[in-house]
Amino acid sequence: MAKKKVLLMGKAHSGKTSMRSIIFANYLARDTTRLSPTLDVEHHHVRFLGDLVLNLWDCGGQDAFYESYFERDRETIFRSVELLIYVFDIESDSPEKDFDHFSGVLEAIEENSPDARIFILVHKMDLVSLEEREAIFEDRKRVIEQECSNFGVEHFHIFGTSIWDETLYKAWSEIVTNLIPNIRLLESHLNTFCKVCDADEVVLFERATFLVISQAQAESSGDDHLLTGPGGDSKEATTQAAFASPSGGADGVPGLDEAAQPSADETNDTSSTTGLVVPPDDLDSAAGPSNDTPRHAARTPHFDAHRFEKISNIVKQFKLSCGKAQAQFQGMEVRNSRFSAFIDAFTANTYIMVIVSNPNVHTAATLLNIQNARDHFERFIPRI
Ligand SMILES: Nc1nc2c(ncn2[C@@H]2O[C@H](COP(=O)(O)OP(=O)(O)OP(=O)(O)O)[C@@H](O)[C@H]2O)c(=O)[nH]1
Ligand SMILES: [Mg+2]
Repeated sequence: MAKKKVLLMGKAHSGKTSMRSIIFANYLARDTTRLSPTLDVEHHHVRFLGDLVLNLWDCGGQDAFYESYFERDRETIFRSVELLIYVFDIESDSPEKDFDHFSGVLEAIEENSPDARIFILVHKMDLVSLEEREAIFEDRKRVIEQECSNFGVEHFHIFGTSIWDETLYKAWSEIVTNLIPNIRLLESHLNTFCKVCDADEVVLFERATFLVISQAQAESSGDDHLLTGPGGDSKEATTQAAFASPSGGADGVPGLDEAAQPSADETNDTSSTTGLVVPPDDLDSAAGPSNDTPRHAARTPHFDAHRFEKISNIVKQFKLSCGKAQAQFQGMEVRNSRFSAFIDAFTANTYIMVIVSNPNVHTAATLLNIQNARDHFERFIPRI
């Protein structure tokens, strides 16, 4: 089990405890108005992906506490830090003082934990009007970058966040994925799975927090947009090709390990635009294509760069509502004329979402592929 010390710092009332409670303690945004100021340091151990324990130090932001953080407790606070998350309140009435604290924190971190990764959140962005939001954020970002450079801090990430929208999920997803080893390996397996399912997108969410930990997208070939839509002349056989065999694999792992192998001819058919042709080296083996070159609908274009985090936010709230009604959220399927979206409990510590716009890929094929991929992915989702 790996424990990682995470320091959460920033001025009083900037929103530190609010974001921690929403991400890790199942609060809704509106519940945070009832939070009291944090006195001194609150320690919380939160589990992520099963075995990764984040040791969160939520440091109360009142001036009196900073005196002891910087003097008496300096080493205790700033030693062995893996992640520093510093929160600025965009509506602060004393920005100069915020920067006094910030520079003190940078100095103490450089001295005690020079390898700590640093994330800076410019928070409560919802309080800035939409028209001005980007300009004000960029302006604040410049000042922060200048301050970091004054202290020789070169590697850091800055996010604009709010508890009232998906930006909070976006920032925290990036923060925690930084702590996951072998994330590239997981991504490459997810890419292959996306191809096998002929999915447009596949996203992995951490089970407890619903933070996005990995995602894969189909490469969109120009041809996609020329292909047939629903009701086109695609062949039924293409759907069958997406199935992974439900029979047991060589090592007892059904599905991906023991899926229908493409014939030599089929394997060479790299001109297919459907993603069903799976190179034999990808995965241990995978579902192969039919003899017919399949055709499918245009991939649904991406309307929104923040869609995954919005989904995190919405589905997590729905999951919490299910809990309140004494029901347990298992998954959901949403379908319209352009695509089907499947969200399902996946491995012990994740949920998966698969988006499919190809009307010839039957629901059963996608569900079976998800089911058959579970054991395979259990091996690649790190247990830390
Ligand atoms: N508008 C807005 N309000 C927020 C946001 N995040 C938190 N708040 C509010 O800010 C107030 C203070 O939040 P806390 O989380 O207690 O602040 P804190 O940084 O932990 O404060 P200390 O514990 O005193 O250091 C609460 O009323 C929250 O509802 C945000 O993104 N937007
Ligand atoms: Mg607090």
